[in-house]
Amino acid sequence: MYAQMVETGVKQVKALDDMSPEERVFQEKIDAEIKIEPKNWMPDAYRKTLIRQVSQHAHSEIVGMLPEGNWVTRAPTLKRKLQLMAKIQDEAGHGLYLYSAMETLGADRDEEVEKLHSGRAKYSSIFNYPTLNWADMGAVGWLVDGAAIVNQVVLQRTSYGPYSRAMIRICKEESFHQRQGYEILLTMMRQGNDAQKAMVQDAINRLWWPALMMFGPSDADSPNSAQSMAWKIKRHTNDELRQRFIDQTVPQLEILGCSAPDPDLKWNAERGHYDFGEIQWDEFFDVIKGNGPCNRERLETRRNAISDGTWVRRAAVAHANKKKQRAAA
Ligand code: BYC
Repeated sequence: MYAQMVETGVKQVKALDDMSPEERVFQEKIDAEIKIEPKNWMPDAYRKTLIRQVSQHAHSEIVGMLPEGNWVTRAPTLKRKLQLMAKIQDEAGHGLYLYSAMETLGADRDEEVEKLHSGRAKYSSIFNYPTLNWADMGAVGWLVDGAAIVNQVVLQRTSYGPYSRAMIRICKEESFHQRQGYEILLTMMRQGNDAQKAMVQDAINRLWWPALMMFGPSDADSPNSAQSMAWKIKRHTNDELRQRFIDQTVPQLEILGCSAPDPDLKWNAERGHYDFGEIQWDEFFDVIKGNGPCNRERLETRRNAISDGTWVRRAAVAHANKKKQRAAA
């Protein structure tokens, strides 16, 4: 397995023979499926890669609240509003677990959040697309959380202990999110009028390809995959997970009675998988460079949230200090 990893990917991975004794012990631990914990020795590059991935993941959860927050006041019923609010609160919680996991690696939360706000840190490309109608809330839950689960279920076995444990809880909540999204769409398709059914198809048409892009560039263009796979930070490649998502999602699409905006999507009995069309990678790279339809709006909303909340944080610190002084007196 390790030898095979050395051969694959865009970047070469160090062979065991080229490693320092510490690196070799570390790699052997990884190969034996022993989790790496915060106080264990780890190569600087392993720490750096994890801080990059876990901080991006945390930012994605927090920015991911914004397209949905847009619909809280317009959810069609009280039940839908409560479900949506619960989902958004879960995402805030996921962000907090992930920022905490990131801090165990020695990263500073304020510094990482500042990188997000200044446009220097990435977050998932999907959240730079607008949510234009109520069916988008269903499609986000079904497709976006559905893609997130496929990626995150395997991250429960990631090699870094705190990240892996955070993922276990996150996955449980994500599966509720996915089901609530699918149920919104099923209700619209089974009980809705023609205009509501058309809204579902429209939401799928707009979010299908961006959901496939969530898995990252194709393996041949993924600079981080080979090393992350060797360190078992990633357990499957971007393309493997994208294919798994498509295979499990197409039957659900058929139950809905909808179609994907991909004329090349068809079952390939020989491969035992669905074939699918070419992803527009120019669009993906444009979005992750900051030029998607909503990148600027999302970052501005985050920056405003921080500055509008300054007085609340100051008041909370002042209150906590007062309490401490009283307790000490
Ligand atoms: N969007 O070498 P690669 C959620 C970047 S949110 C933006 O393959 P890697 C949810 C990548 O960072 C889901 N950027 O990278 C929340 C790298 O750039 P840098 C979030 C992307 O890290 C609320 C470059 O492209 N999930 O669940 O090996 C509501 C080259 O890529 C994207 C996670 O974050 C993208 N889609 O693999 C609902 C999961 N793809 O850093 C749902 C954890 C790639 O070198 N993360 N890039 O400048 C991962 O599993 C991996 O980081 C990825 C990318 C598979 C995303």
